[in-house]
Amino acid sequence: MIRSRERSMPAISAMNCLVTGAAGFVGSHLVDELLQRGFGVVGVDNFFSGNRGNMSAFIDNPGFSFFERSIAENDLISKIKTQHPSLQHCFHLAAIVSVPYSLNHESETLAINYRATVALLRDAQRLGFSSFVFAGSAAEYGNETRLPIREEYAGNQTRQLSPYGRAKYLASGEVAASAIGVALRFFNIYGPGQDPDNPYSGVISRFLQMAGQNLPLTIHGNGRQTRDFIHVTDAVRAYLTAAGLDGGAKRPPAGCYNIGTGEGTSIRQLARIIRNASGNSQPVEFHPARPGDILYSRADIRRFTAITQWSPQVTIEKGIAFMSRH
Ligand code: UD2
Repeated sequence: MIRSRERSMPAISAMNCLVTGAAGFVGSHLVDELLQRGFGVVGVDNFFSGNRGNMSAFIDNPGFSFFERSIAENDLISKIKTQHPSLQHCFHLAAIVSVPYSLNHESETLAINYRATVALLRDAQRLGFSSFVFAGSAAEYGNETRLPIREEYAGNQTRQLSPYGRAKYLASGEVAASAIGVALRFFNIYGPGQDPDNPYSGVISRFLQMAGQNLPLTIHGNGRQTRDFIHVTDAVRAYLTAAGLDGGAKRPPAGCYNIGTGEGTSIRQLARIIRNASGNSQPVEFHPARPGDILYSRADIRRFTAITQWSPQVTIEKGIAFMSRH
């Protein structure tokens, strides 16, 4: 696992990777892995939802340079590239990440998650970047009932459930249509460093926090709803693969790709796995279903796995066992 692994640091190459959202949960894992593999990284974040603490493992690394900026700033990449001319890969993760926030801030969400993304993409293309990898989302599929969910199920007729989902869908389309763009539609990413105190940060971090305090796990609804939980280290390898930076793994052509495990885990199963791993002895508590929740979600990941050598490595049991020990 990324944060506990001790490896000798390879020589740092020139700063060739730009990561927006570097102070976020996934972005900080991505920066960490790029640095461990010897890539120089320029990080951008405005701390809207990310935080400095997430960057503590690498903030002093000589291979890392940080810009506290908004991605909505005009010509952001051009300005950064004057200081770091060797940049050639952009990983664009910065976004308004809260679905409920997006419901109350529709125009801001479209400006940041859609229009600023397109502006960054155009900037990267004009400046000769070789790849632009975008953090898309399963939210682009709205309330899709055909399982497993295939990339072509999201179309202009799809009704996303939030401005967050709509903006991600629109941005993914532009990214995928560009020569250098890969949009990765992530299902439910989990792993160390996800903030459990944020009510929107995902059921796994919340359950682990409750289990750690020997509190009952709270299941919304009957617990038979399913999600495709993907460990952050698998998500990070998908980013590297998408940019052609994962050793021998084949780089995919421009397009949209689902990233998940292809497996659905019910919230009941999840509660059982977490109670077993943590020794939590409290019976689970059932609460009313969360309004607007989708029932079932599971990715068809064959488009990405058929082209690249990427495949998910961390089972939900393994991922949880590791997190409950740390
Ligand atoms: C939400 C967000 C998504 C992303 C994700 C974080 C929406 C529509 N989507 O999706 O954008 O931020 O979270 O991974 O808001 N649950 C419980 N007990 C709890 C917490 C959650 O039973 O204490 C249930 C919840 O009702 C849902 C399932 O667990 O059915 C998964 O919830 P989640 O918030 O982790 O993820 P998801 O896919 O609903």
